[in-house]
Amino acid sequence: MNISELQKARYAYQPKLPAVLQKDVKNITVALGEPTEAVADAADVKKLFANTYGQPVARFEEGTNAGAGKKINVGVILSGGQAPGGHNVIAGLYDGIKKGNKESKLYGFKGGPSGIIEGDYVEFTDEFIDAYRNTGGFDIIGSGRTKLETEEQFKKSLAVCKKIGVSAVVVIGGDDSNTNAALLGEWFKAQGEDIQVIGCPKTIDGDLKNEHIETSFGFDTATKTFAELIGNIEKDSNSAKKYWHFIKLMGRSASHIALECALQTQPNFCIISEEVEEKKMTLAQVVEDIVKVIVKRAEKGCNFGVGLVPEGLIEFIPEVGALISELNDLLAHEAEYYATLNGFDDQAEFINRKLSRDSSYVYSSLPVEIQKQLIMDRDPHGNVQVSRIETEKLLIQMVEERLNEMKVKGEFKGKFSALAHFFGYEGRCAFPSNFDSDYCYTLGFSAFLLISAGLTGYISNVSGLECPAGEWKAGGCPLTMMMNMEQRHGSMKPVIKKALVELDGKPFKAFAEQRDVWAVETAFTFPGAIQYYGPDEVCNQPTKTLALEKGGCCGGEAKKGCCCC
Ligand code: FBP
Repeated sequence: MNISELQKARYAYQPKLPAVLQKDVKNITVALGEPTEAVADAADVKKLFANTYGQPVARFEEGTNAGAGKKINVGVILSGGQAPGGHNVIAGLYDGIKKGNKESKLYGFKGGPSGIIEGDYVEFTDEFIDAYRNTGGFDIIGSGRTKLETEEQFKKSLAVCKKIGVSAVVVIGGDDSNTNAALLGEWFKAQGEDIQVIGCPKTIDGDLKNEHIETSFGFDTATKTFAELIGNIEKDSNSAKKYWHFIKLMGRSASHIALECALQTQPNFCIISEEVEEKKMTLAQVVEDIVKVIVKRAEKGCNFGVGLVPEGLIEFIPEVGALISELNDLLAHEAEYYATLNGFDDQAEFINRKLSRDSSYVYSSLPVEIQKQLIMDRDPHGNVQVSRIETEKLLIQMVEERLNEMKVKGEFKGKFSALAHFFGYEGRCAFPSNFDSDYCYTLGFSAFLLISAGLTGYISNVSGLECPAGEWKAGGCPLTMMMNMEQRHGSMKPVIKKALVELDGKPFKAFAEQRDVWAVETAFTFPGAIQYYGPDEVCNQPTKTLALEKGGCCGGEAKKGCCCC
């Protein structure tokens, strides 16, 4: 295999661990807090998780760990979309397991959750793991989006675990995948099987967070990668002065990625889906807001600019959100008949007949390409695949139409020439930043410690992330405390509640305070590429979202290398 010089250098990078995890694993114990409650719909969640509901939060501290030296076999799954740092979670888990007992084994289930069902796995060795340390991608074992939820899938998983003597499974995934982890852990317990299940918070979307999980891994690297690209486009736009760039950014639901990138690059506009929903804006109003920015800049002679569009926007526009929710139910309930329809015309006719009057009106008013994209297959969790809906192109088209109308009336005298971009896959497998390398390694190492403490139905968590890694605190939080009931595939299911952008949160407020200036001025900033070697201020800073949410690490004293000053 050909290896780049950076890859060689990254192999040698030693991820930083919190002080408490630097001790001998036999001297790290778990302190348990008070029982916990689900974030909402507690009674329903409790009923469905009779064996794992309400467990206490766990925190690592110095003390005897009697379970650490036990010989164990652990299986690990990478689930859902790729996120930088996944390999380091596995490396941290592997190192923890081997520190506990050299005879213990780590197996990787291949291709996502389907690997545990089908018994497709590989055993990790030192040499194998070393070839993936501090690298991006999930190619070590691959990933997948199979939803683990049926009795049959659980039985097959159990048989595979028994065959290879696996007594603990670690699921590295986002909200849906960790919901799978919780279901599997509960099912094992209900069967009286001694197989633990531990989750790890992954997703570039940044929407798997709460008071215990400060950020999901991958968000740091992915947003820094996108911000670099946006900064480059801003430079190009300000050099040529002839294009408007509409950049759609991944983030299936929440707008954390778009918001973080806006804070890093100061574009002329950035739509935040959560605000659109809160203000109950129509698609036409979203377009009108963009048009205002373009007209104002044109009046200053600036017929160019950059705007950010979150991938999930379309679902947050109330009228389109209602349409998508009706479509989801319709496609789930009428799947059999729908499958017999031939071609888009028949499908559209059927859909329009079945939709409510309002939704049918909204559906038919959308361009045909978008209509087709809205009825494409749902993912295995019942979500519409927003990455395949070309919202950025839809907005360009609508903005153009509106500006043409204004031109005729003499209300717009500028020029509008727009280019569409979509950044998502570009950032999901980047070399993890130092932050993600350290964070992921700590998450994996902590997953081993949770296993050694005999816990199940937990997600590995690390806090104090705005501080240097040595000061981080690590532990686990019960998966059921993050759950509520939501409509999926036409029925109510227990799922981990997504963390959306909070409009009264510090990151949004920081953006809202400055966006009117960014709209008119050319206030672009250029973050440049992620740096792995060099001064702390350049290489070891968390995202602006994290720094703002945590209020910085220096308490206002502006320490050298501080993330917030
Ligand atoms: P996860 O929630 O699984 O981490 O995936 C996030 C994501 O990258 C979204 O931002 C995007 O909409 C989606 O995955 C794309 O999925 P796919 O890789 O299946 O095209």
